[in-house]
Amino acid sequence: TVAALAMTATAALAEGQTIGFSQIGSESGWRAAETTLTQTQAKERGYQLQFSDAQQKQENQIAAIRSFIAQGVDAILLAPVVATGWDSVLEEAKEAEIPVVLLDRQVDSSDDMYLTAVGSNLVHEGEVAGTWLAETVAGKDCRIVELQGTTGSSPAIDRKTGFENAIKDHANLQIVRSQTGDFTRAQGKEVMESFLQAENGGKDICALYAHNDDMAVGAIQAIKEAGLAPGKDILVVSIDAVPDIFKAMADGEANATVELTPNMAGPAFDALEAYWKDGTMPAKFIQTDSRLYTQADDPAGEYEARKDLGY
Ligand code: GYE
Repeated sequence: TVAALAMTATAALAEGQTIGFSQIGSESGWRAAETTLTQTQAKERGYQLQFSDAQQKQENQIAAIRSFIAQGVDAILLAPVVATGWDSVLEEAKEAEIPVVLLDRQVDSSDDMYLTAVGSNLVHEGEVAGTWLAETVAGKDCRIVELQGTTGSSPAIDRKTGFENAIKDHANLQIVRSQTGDFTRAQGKEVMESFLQAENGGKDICALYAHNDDMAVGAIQAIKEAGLAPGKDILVVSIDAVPDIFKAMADGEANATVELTPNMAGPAFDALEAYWKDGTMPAKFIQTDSRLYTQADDPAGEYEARKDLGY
């Protein structure tokens, strides 16, 4: 059939393409899964993937992109660690006519500097988390501590804004402490320890909002070591939906998470294939879903369903 022929043609065109992927690092379980899924997708589609791990440093990402340009790759995937400072290198890719697709985080550069961006609505994720907390505490006073993501990253900025939007009309909800934990378990734990110490051993804290699950998992450990019950004495809400947060939810130690798919590469590669085929310009933003999960949503089953997905 014509459709089948068209598909074969697209596959043949995409086959053998070389794609440079500038990844941030491996700060979280979510990011490890995104890396694995990107590698799997590239293999299935017959691409050569040049993978570069920037160890959280923007300068390493800029160097990787310059090296991809020098090699003449067919496309570049970029998960940008922070939002600012990308203009020059994106300009260089544009001049070399190499399409760039942003994954999971946003940049402050103008949107004609890249082909498209795949990601979630990061402000909305924060709103979902904040709305869940407002409904759950139902008018009771609640002193909240917040673990922010990497300073200057779009998810840290937007997830903070979204959560604040959701609670601003609830006078009973108040963020009393807020600090970065850099999206890692280790820093989530460490910063939570300082929050607990500063808040009467944790007795004055009603809820933790963490910008990702990994920081929440670290914080849960700190809460337990302080002799309190996470999920009960201190409510825990975070973002990502990684397997370990479902485990914590199944054990009653975490309360809610907002799902972020680690499969950003699938939509990115689909957009690139359509672009290579006949110049189809994708939308500037390809948005993934943000679903809320609570303890009522079979966390044990969700854990089982995800645990082998590359997390
Ligand atoms: O939520 C977090 C990660 O950029 C949206 O980065 C992503 C975030 C994700 O390290 O776990």
